Parts: sequence; C-alpha cells; structure tokens
Amino acid sequence: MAGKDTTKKLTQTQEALKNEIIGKINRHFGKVLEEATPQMVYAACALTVRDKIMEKWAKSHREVKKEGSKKLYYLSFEFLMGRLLCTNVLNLMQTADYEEVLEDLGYSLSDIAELENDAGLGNGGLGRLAACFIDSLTTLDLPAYGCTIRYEYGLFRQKIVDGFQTELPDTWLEHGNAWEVARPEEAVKVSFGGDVNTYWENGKMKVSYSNERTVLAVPYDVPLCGYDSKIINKLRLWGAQSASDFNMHAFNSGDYSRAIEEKELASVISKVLYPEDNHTEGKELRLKQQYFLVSATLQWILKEFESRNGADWSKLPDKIVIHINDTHPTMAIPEMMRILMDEKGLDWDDAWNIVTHVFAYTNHTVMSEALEKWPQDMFRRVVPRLYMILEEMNRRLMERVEAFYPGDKGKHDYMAILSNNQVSMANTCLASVFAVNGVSKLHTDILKQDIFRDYYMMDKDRFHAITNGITFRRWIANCNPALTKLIDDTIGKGWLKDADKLQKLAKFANDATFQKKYDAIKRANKEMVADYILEHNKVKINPDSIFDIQCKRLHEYKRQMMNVLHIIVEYNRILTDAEYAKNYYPKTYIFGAKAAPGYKRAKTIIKLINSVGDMINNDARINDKIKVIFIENYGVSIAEKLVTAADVSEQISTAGKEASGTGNMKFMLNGAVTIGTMDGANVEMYEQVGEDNIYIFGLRADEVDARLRIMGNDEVKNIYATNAYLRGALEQLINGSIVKSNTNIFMDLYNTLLFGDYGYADTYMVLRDFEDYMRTQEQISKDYQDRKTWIAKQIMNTAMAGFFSSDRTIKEYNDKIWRLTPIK
Ligand code: 26Q
Repeated sequence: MAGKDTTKKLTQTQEALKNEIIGKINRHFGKVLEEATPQMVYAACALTVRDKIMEKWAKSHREVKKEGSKKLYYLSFEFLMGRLLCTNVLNLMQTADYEEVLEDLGYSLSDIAELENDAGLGNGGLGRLAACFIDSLTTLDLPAYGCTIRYEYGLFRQKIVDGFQTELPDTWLEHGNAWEVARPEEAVKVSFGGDVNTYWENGKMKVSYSNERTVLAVPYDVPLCGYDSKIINKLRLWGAQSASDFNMHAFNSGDYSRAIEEKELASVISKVLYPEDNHTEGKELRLKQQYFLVSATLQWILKEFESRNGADWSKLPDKIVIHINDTHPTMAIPEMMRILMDEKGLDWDDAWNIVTHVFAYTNHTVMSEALEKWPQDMFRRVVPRLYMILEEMNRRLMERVEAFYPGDKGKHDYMAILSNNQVSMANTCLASVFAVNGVSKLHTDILKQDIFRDYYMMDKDRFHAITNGITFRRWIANCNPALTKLIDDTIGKGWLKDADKLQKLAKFANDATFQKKYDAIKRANKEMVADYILEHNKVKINPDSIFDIQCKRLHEYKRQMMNVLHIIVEYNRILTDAEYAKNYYPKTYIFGAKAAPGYKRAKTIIKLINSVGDMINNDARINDKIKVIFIENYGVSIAEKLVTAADVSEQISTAGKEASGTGNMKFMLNGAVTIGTMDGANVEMYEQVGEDNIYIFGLRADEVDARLRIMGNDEVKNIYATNAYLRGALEQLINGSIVKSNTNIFMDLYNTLLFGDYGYADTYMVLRDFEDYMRTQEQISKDYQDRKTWIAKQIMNTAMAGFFSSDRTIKEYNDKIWRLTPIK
C-alpha cells in the first residue's frame, strides 16, 4: 500500500463506494483489505460496477417492456470488446469516484484496470466495429442486443520467437468473467445433421428428424451501459453444452455412439474463434458454429416475440430487426423460414413476406477470398433442412432473375444461391434482405458498380452507404484523458455525446498557448509508449523522434511490405549518403500485427519486420536515427496506448481494397496526421480535414485494375530497372544481408512482387506506388520540423474527427434501416 495520500478527503458517495469495495473483498474472497491481492481488488471493483449496472438493468427492462418498442438484434461472430472496467465506470459517470477511492485504498484505477483480460472475441475491424456499435446504440438509448458465441478461447495470443510469430491460446476466462451472468434457464437445443422426413397432415407439409445430433446452447449475458444514458442493453454470448446427462448403460450401441458424438460436438463448438480475417477457409466446424449461433438466437428472438405479441407473426417486422454482420450469420434467414413454417405452421408465402422485411446485411469486404461460399454437400450434411429451404429460395430467385435478365445464363450463375456445387452466402442475403450497406462511400460505390452490380440494378433503393465510426468514449475519453480534459477545458464538455462540437477546436489550431498544451500531451503519450517499448522490447526509443505507426491485421493488401521496403531504403541512404544522413530527422517506426496462422506470406512479412528491426536497431553507424519496433500481441488494449502517441498514421492499403478502415479514425481523433491512399474511409477523412492536413499518395481505386491488366508486368520491370533505391532494397531481401547469409527466407516476398503468383506481378501495387510513397514520406519529415504548422495539422485532425463518431454511424443506420425509437 504505497503512496497513500492521506490529505484528500473522500466525499460521501466515495466513502460509500469504498465500503462497497471492501465489502466485496470480505464477502467474496473471505479476506480483509490488507490481505487482498490486486486481482481481488480488481474483481471487487468490477462486482460493484456490475451491481450498479444490474440496478439500472432491472429498471430499463421494465421500461423497454412497457413501451413494447422495436428491438435490434445485431448478429455477429465477433465482438472485440477489450476491457470493460474503465468504459463501464466512465459510462456510469463515476471515473473520478473510482479513481479517488482506489487511491485512498493505495491503488490506482488504471493499474487495477490492466489486470482485466481483454475480451478478444474478434479478429480485427469487423469485430471492433460491433463493439463500438453496441456502445453507441446504448448511449443513444436505442434498445439492442448483440449476439455472438462465447468462445472459450478468443483470438490467439501472439508470441514472437526469433522474429517469427507463434500462436498461444488466449485463456481470457482463466480468472472467470466478472461481467457475465449465466442464464441456464434460457438454454435452447440446436440440432445438426441427420435425416429430414417430410409427410402430409391435414393438407400441410410436416417435418420430422431422425439421427440428428443435438447440443445445448446456454446464454451468458453481459449487461452494457451507455455514456450518461438511461437504458441497459446486453451482449448475449452463447456457449455450447452437452444436451443430456446420459447414463451410458441405458443406451443401445447406436444411441451410445451418438451420445458420445453429441458430447464431443458440444465440447468443440464454442471452443475457439477462427483466426482468419478477410479470408474464409470452409471448415465444417466453422459452419457448425454458424448454425449454432444463428439457431439459438432465432429460437430466443421468436420466443420473446411470441411471449409479448402472441402468434401474430405478421407484426414481426414492426417489432424486431435483425442485422447480419457480414455474411457469417446468413443462415439466420433460412432458419427463420424453417421455424415459421415447420414449427409455427405458416405457409411459404406468408413466411417469406415476413422474413424479407426483417433482415438487413452489411458487407465488409470486396476481397474475393473473403466472400463466403460453402460446398453444397457439406452444407446439406450439416443443416439438411436449411439446404432444402435454400433450394426453394433459389428456385424462386431464379424466376425473378429470369424476369429481369431474360436468358442471361451468366447472370443466373453469378447471382444464384446454389451454383457450381456451392452455396453463396452473399447471394442468400441479397435475395432476402430489405437493406444492404457498404461501410464507406467508396466501398459502397464498388459494391454497386462491381461485385453486387446485378442485384443493385434490380432494386437500387435497398442499397445504402453508411460510413463506419468509432466510439469516442473508448477511443479518446478513456485512452487519452489528458487530451480529453484539454478539450473539455477549451470548448466545454458536450462533445463526447455530440461529436460535431469538436469542430470548435479548429479555431485554436494556430493558438500558441493551445498548441503548447496540445503538444505537451502528445509528448507525454510518446514517453508512455517509449516506456512500454523499453519494458517489452528492451529497445530505447527517442520520444523526440517522429512516431510513425502502422498497426492492424497483417495482410498483403494493407501493404506493411511497402512500409518495410521504404525503411530499408532510408537505412541504405543514411549509410551511403552523408548529406542525406545529416538532414535525416530521427524516426521510430512502430508495427503491430497478427497474421492468420495459416497465412504463410503474412508470417514471413512479420519475420521481415523483426529482422529489419534487428539489423537497424543494432547498427551503431546510423546513430539511433531509425528504430523499428514490432509490438507483440497487438490488440484493443495496446491500440488504446498507441493511438495516443502517433505523429504519423500509416493507412496505405491498395486503393479499392480496404472497405473502410477504423484504425485510421482512432489515430485521426488523437491527432496523428495520416499518410494514406484514397481508399475506404481515408477518402472521407480527406474531405473532412482538407488537403493540407493529410498526405495522400498512390494510384486511385479506378486505376488499380487497369494497371494490373493493361500495363502488366512490363511496368514492374521498368520500375525495377529505373528506381535504384527500390531495386537495392529488393535485392537485399535475397542476398543474405538482412538475416545473415540466409538467402532463402524472404525469396517468396521478392518473387511475388517481381513475378507474381498467377502471372501478375505486384498484385497489390507495392512497387507501382513506391516512388510516390517515398516522396510523400520525405515531405512529412520536412514538414514535421516546422513545428507550428505541424501541430496545427494535428489539431485540425482532432477537430474534424467528429464525423467519425459511431454515434453518427448508428444514427444513420437507424434513420435509413432500423427505425428504432429511443427509450424515454
Ligand atoms: C469468414 C468465414 C470463415 C472464417 C473467417 C471468416 C471471416 C472472419 C472475419 C471473414 C472476414 C472477417 C473480417 C473482416 C473484416 O474485419 N473486415 C473489415 O471490416 C471493417 C469494419 O467494417 C472495415 O473497416 C475493414 O476495412 C474491413 O477489412
């Protein structure tokens, strides 16, 4: 109990809170305060927060019930929540109270909060977006439920060994989960496989099953409070359990093996999150996870509806809306058809009329390897009844397509739910939902003009562009309290709930006093990150250097490769050009990235970043002018530190490939200046801040395709021949100068850039965009040194970030698609 400040006096509320916390330690752990471990103090705090949320919950539940309002169910295989203690405390408006009380007890809120494991139930952007959305929904008092799987293991923990990524299980539940409440009484059964038997009874088709495998889906609810808001929403996590406690001896041999199989299935189904991002692998267990979540959720939704509204199913579209977060929960559509027809006795037309007014779908990627398609035979084996329903949906769809595009066989194949022995999840959505949206303007244009064009032409009004956003509560208020306070002091407090107000900061961009304070905060955050790096990487970095940060999933289209090649070029130039060396402004390049465990090339790029780091960081000749740091196990909590400390934010994807990006917005809000392509939401960031406050380079989306196909490999040869800097860096990949005398290790990276995989060299335009990137980086180094102008740019980025609040995004979803009424 160090550093206890006895001079401060607690308020009455704080005294009460202190007693609550001590009480939890006594009753929960049977310890007195002096014996409690920090982990126990964390748990005690979390329990007091949970109590407060639960009290609000009971009230909010009554209100929502009373008003009978329409509800949103946001179905997503990922909710990348991160830690909850600080967000919950902030949202309850009690940050100061907890800080004071913990200090009084000899702890600090931020240290205690760090003891919580991140809920890493997501891969990247799509999962974090779902988490930001649920915060904004609740803050705006809109009734909504997030629905996902309670993965026992979230996204793997990354450990770097000799520069290579290795994967360890993420044991996030090891100390339990203080936020969840198990609801075993609301468990439902989910059945897989088996045979479907149809028969007729009183003129209606009936369905029965034999030989199916059944597991129990048990809900765990995490109550969520919004910022200074009235209602409590919840995240429902479904965990799989064995459906029956069976007595082995009572079974005949057939039942015996079936019982064993069911136990086995129950034990694997909610075990682990698939670690692929922007890529689908077609694993049968993933398909089973999909049906598990979807079936459990729909049984729950329809039961809730029926208990409130009776069996008047035609009212369903007035009372609920179900959002499908990318195609992963698509089976919800045929599953609702199944329940309405087989269990509630509706005929096809009535069921279809309901279903087509209930579902909305967001697409998050145009990468072809991420568009979900399942082998028909696998799909039929896992969910035979849904397969039958898809056959009928497809038959009717093809009639509609034929009416619109008569005789166009190519379109029929491309638009079908079932074709080429595959089930297309995107087409299943497009055939059924009442609204489709992309996640930025550019991305939506690409959907309309390219991958979903044929559907767009049939019904244009269904398509919406809704640009992503981030919750300002986590991405500034919690992670950057000093900047938050400076903004509060300068323009007043309202901006956290009304983000457009941030624009008021613009008039302080050139104010000397404000600049000084703003810069001091950035500088302190850089020191904090420098300390983190010293502790974790054992590398000392210079807080006065330019912090240039690229952290996000590792993917070729995100072009971490271009960033590293450019670092090699700068390094070479420092070594060979004295004038360049003299003028070189010190830079710290920071990377953070996980690669999908099966994505070999991405893992090689991680090794390359680490090897280049070793080479440069230990080379005395360059006088610490460049440092290259790889942050291990990048995730939400580390991002919260990094975004506050960046001077330059790298958003350098090949134009047309990054649907939106959301990391870009987090850096912008915290005052980093972006170097980026005209891709995803970068385009709209450019519109917001104006050309003076962002560095745009590279080919535009509409140029990229043409370059690949028309100018092709000759262009690449030409670049190689004429750009000596780039050529030098490329040769270093294969001449043993990076990893001593190993000429093989990066051969694949060299080959794919220069010769390509399917004959197309440089698919992601790393070489074609290189020169422009290099020139832009040089400009940044120069401009950074003009401190007043640079700090003004940073301030303008914060000031113009209001548009990227997820509150704005959610309002747009609500106006255009969901049409929920805020609870009074
Ligand atoms: C699908 C089937 C089987 C296994 C894995 C998957 C799978 C999992 C995750 C496919 C894709 C994803 C994730 C996609 C994703 O994160 N996309 C990102 O979404 C963000 C939010 O809209 C955008 O900002 C990013 O641009 C986009 O890349």
